[in-house]
Amino acid sequence: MARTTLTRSVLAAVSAAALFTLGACASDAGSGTGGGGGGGADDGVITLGFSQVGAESGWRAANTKSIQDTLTADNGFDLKFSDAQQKQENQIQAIRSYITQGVDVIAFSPVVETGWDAVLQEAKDAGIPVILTDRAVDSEDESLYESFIGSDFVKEGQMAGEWVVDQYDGEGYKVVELQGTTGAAPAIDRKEGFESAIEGSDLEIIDSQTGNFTRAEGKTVMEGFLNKHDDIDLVYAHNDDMGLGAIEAIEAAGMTPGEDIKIVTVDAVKDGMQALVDGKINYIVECNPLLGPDLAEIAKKVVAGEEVEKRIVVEDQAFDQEAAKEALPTREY
Ligand code: GZL
Ligand code: ZN
Repeated sequence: MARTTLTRSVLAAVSAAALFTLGACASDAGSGTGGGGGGGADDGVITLGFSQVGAESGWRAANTKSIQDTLTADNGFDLKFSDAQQKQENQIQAIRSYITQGVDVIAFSPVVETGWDAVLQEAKDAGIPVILTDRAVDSEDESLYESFIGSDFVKEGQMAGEWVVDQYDGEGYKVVELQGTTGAAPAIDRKEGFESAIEGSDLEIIDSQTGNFTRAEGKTVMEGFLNKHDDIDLVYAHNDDMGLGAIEAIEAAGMTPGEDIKIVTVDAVKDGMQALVDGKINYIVECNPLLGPDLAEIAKKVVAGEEVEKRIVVEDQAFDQEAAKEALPTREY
């Protein structure tokens, strides 16, 4: 009970401060980073428009849940949420509709890195601040967004590669790679990180193709790899879901995943961690999807006109089979 009262009184204070701040920034028009079109929480409620990539993976479902569970009315938000089915044009359309509606803040996870400058400039011209979550954009102009909250995907790729070198260097391993969505920051960076980590080892990536972060496409691409190569030792999949698809393809080919062909993935969602406990996956680098609380905190600061860090890096850990057995019972996602 005490917490709720505290939250409300903090909220009252915040919205009063927001009103005061807004009053100030409204007088010096064009500050550009004010509360934005919707009067910026003038009613003590922050109207936030969120454009989500899609519903392509277990990670995405956990990320969506975290955002929807945190940006609630009780927490001072009116959340408008859209699912872009992994299409950039749908995200751009959603952002434009939020601008038209005059929301207080826009937040989104960009499906790919490029092609955002125009619509982000439109949001800036409308005085609506933008927050990036999960994935990055390649915009040179950092004034187009207030903050980017997400993991360091290059580091995730390096962590996966370092473990593989540590375990298997010297055995002439042939590796196939299931890439994430073409052009997406996690796909570009996880590839870069893994390649940098295996440099100088005798591991060789003999094939690499996108499975678009989905289980179905991961399975199809792995079937293709198995038809093309008879010497695959290890699969590096940019997310658990594609790794789980690869397991199905490897088993259908009469081989034992985790033994005949090792599998290393990124995310550490429940289904992936279960496969790790079962020995079908050998190592998973976590990518924490629970970005709701950080987004809520940054949005409140932005609307209150407070300074926010441009880049908030979410810390990740990694799991081998022993660690997964320990962690699985209490995993939130
Ligand atoms: C990573 C996120 C990726 C996940 C995938 O932060 O963008 O997208 O690794 C998801 O599971 O589809
Ligand atoms: Zn408002």
